[in-house]
Amino acid sequence: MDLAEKVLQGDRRAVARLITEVENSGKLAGDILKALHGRTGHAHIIGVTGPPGAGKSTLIDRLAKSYRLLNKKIGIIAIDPSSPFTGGAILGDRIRMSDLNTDPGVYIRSMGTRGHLGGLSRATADVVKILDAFGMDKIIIETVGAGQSEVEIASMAHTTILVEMPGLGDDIQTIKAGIMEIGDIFVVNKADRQGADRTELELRAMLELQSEPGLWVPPILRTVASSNEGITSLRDSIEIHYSHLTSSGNLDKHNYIRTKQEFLSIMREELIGLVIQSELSESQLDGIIMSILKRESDPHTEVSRIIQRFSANR
Ligand SMILES: Nc1nc2c(ncn2[C@@H]2O[C@H](COP(=O)(O)OP(=O)(O)OP(=O)(O)O)[C@@H](O)[C@H]2O)c(=O)[nH]1
Ligand SMILES: [Mg+2]
Repeated sequence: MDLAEKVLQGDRRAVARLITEVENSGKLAGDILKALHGRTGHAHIIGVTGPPGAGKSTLIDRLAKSYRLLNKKIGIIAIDPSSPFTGGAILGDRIRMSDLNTDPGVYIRSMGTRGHLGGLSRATADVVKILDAFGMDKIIIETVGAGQSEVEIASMAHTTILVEMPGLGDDIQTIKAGIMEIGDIFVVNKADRQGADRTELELRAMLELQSEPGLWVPPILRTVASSNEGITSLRDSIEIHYSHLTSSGNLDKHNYIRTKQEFLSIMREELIGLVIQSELSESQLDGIIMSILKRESDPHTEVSRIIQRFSANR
């Protein structure tokens, strides 16, 4: 039995192996993903993002348990940002999901931001696909809302939850306007701490600035993840958002956009690979870069030349 079949039959070790293939951008991974595609499209993808230490992992842990009470199968992908200063994953295994680890209805994977040839968002999209084919009903992705690839990953989700906490500063500088727009549900976690009122008010003010009539109005919820408060309401809100997405036709739109992005990104990668392989040796590339640097040529001219040669050789 091949790896794809094993994944479809619920073999967890096959899932782990396949994800490792994907992370290494192996040729095998592409072939297996082909075989899995027909069995995807079932999962509800939920993004959880917010500043470091806001309680995202704790919240996801509780949310996953809450979904387990409804017998939903849960995939969790934690993106560990690795700092250029520390040179490694800072978060490591801080994810607090130890007792979920032994639940056969839960699959947890953490991914470092380093070493993905095709980029972290590509790799994450593939892992989502694998967990979807594996039969997970909800796939929760944790990111720290910071860099470009994190925002890209967050936009992969059908439902995006932005997590804040009280007392991060005088105002909500941590959530930037750009990322506010992708929030479908706002959570003030650590509501047991002082300043939750103020954080909520500030969020409300920012949301009113950008709300448009007729559209989904993002709710603001309070939670105390560490003591499991507000988790059922959060789960309910997520489900209401998903129904709204479905009934408004926005789910189809979202899936269309995502599929188009995926298609174009694979196309880009493959085409570049093909052209480079047939037209550009390492030393040729070096020569071109040097001539551009010396201002004897420019990048546009060089790219056109290569594409012309590539087309002529077909
Ligand atoms: N007081 C309080 N502490 C909490 C709450 N939720 C989480 N914590 C604590 O906050 C700390 C950080 O929680 P995490 O869940 O690791 O936060 P995170 O957002 O995943 O952190 P990073 O992944 O490092 O960005 C832990 O010590 C938690 O126990 C809460 O509602 N109230
Ligand atoms: Mg975390």
